[in-house]
Amino acid sequence: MEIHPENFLGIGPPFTELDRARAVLLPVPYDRTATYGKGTAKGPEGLITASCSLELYDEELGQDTYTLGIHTAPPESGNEDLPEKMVKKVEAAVGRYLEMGKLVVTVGGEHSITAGSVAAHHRRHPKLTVVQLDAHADLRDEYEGSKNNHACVMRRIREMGIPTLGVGIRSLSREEADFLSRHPATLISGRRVAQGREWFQEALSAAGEEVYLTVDVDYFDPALVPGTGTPEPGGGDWYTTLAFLEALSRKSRIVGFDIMELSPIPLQPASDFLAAKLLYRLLGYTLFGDGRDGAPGHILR
Ligand SMILES: [Mn+2]
Repeated sequence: MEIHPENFLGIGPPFTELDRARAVLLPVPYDRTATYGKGTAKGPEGLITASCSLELYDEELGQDTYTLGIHTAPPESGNEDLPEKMVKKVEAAVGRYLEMGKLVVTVGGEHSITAGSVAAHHRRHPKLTVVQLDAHADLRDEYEGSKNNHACVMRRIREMGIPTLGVGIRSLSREEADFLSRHPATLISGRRVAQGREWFQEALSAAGEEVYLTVDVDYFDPALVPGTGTPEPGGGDWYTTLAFLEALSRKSRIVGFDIMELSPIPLQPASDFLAAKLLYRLLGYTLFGDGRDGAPGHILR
């Protein structure tokens, strides 16, 4: 098959045609408010490039998920936009694809992008819960003069009246700790995530029927994902995380998701590959739903 390097997985028509695609991947190359390392604006490109080397066959699900159609949209916004404008543009773009009945997957870029995507989903799914995989709480009211800084995204989401569940959190400011004592939410610490699976039940029961999932890749142990703007020691491993996300996709309906804060490191592509494979696996979990029990695969044990 001919490689189309601009598209997720390198696929081309008919699997990329917007009309028939079940999913739309929306790249947002934006890192204007990043505090420590810039570079997440290159995340979408790094993820898409790595994805072109993935197998199209999902060895865990036994499915050729791409045959359901994945349209890679043109990039939305960029560092020329102020954060407020970027969030509005993302909300409008995500809303347009939701209107067309697509599953929308937003790829960043810094975590502030998520506010726009969540707002668009929340309008159509007013009861949704936001499940956040992240090292950081992201609950600051403002940071470096902006309410749309990436360190504030979950605070903005809480202000929309949306219940949230945080997983893998292991970095918190005094201000965030005080906010949480006044406005509690279920938070599963990075330490618990690293120690096993006893937290699955508690986390799953905090997720509602409909879930928007936001993955900040710094959720993962930085030994696994060094390519991110603000790495924190500790955090999630690959198989525990997949087991949780599969359980989440069975318990709740994932109505949309995003993968944020990937900052590719030249000549060290492991982070890009993890992000790309996670995205593809999540598409499978989400699009096949309960039907995957009857999947033809499961060759690997
Ligand atoms: Mn983070």
